[in-house]
Amino acid sequence: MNAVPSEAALRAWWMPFTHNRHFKAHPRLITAAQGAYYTLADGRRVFDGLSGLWCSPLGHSPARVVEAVQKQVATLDFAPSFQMGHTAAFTLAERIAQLAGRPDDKVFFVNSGSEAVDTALKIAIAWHRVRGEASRTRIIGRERGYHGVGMGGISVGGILANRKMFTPLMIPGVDHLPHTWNPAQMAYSRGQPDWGLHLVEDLERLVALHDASTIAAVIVEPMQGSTGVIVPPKGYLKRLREICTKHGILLIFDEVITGFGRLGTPFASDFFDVRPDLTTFAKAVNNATVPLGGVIASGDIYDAFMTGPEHLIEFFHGYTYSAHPLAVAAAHATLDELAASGLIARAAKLAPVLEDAIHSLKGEPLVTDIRNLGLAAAIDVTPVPGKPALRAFQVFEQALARGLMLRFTGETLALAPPFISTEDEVRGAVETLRTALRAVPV
Ligand code: PXG
Repeated sequence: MNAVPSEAALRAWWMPFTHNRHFKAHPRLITAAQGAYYTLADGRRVFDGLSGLWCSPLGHSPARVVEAVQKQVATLDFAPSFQMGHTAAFTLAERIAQLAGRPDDKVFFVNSGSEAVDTALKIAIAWHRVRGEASRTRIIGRERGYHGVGMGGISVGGILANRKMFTPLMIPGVDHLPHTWNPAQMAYSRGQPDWGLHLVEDLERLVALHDASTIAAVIVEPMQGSTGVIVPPKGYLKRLREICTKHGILLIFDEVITGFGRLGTPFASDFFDVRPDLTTFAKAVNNATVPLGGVIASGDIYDAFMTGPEHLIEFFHGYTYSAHPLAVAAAHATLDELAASGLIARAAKLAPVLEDAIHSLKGEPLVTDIRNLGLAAAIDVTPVPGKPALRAFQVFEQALARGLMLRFTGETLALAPPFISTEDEVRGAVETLRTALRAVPV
């Protein structure tokens, strides 16, 4: 393969979530990845400051995962999951439920975070219906939430740009809690902010407005990742759980980013000690080697569906590639590697290193806020007047030129290094970000 695509080839790919015209005029091409580093087409190695797109905590091409997938493709490349099954899918479901600390829970496999979210919403609404509460159809999301790009996900999500074009496609009856980021009250908080617990009481307002008998579920990211590491105020998620329980509303945690160790615990539900009814996951479950996602449902939810004639399907939902053997093999190997190398504990140990380093950027040019939780951090920068979202891109370009790939979105830059990173690599990434901030022409 040519390292650089032809003009025609560049035009042919309509790239996702990318400014296509600018990119194609100045392509940034990745040719290889190993460990915590990418190799770019010009031969430079750059540190993978976001673990892929929050999805490769083991670094790239870890030997155990490579070997498992290679072996799998040669023995069972595909197996249908409708009315047939393969053993590794069952044992993976068992392992994931155990890792979540809820061995009675059930796992439904899908191929992405977006599919996991739409699946969880369908389970929630169908569950109320099979129990005879068919009026519970509303879903409550949260402002600034990101739940993928499916019709359900954009409806419950709270990111304007992902929603405004698609109004007619939105699922009806959705409402939103307020987001919890308030720079006047919490700028430069380390970890969970002290301010903002009262915002969760808005759920009571929505219950008073719509009545609990119309509300099926609340879905939140325990830590909002995509929108720039928005950390829940102290006590917020516990109170959210209480209000949901009080009103018979299911609580869905979207753990597509936080699942499998990002906060230094297996799931964010462990970190916050809050038990959701449904959990979505994807990304790190198999280090993103092959697309895989899923929903963890409490045993009670599953049991409610297991009624009616036994020869009939209980839940009309699933995907051709649900529990794809390559994805499943990669997940087993990823869980093996996470355990064998103690990588979740390592993420926990790196978290304060990242916290100290990132907060040392306070006072640097352009920086207006800094947030962190677990092995994730973000900074906000002053916008270029009249050109929203340009400044963070400028910082990204300066960082990339200096050997660091991070994520820019809006006026935010995010860092979420692989769990295999060394302390020096974490500190080094932040130092590179510092020089990038200083290099942006103001
Ligand atoms: N839920 C959450 C919480 C996510 O973060 C999705 C659902 C959708 O997953 P899929 O696999 O359908 O993309 C996500 C995805 C970023 C970034 O840079 C974040 C995501 C995807 C791509 C980039 O913050 N999150």
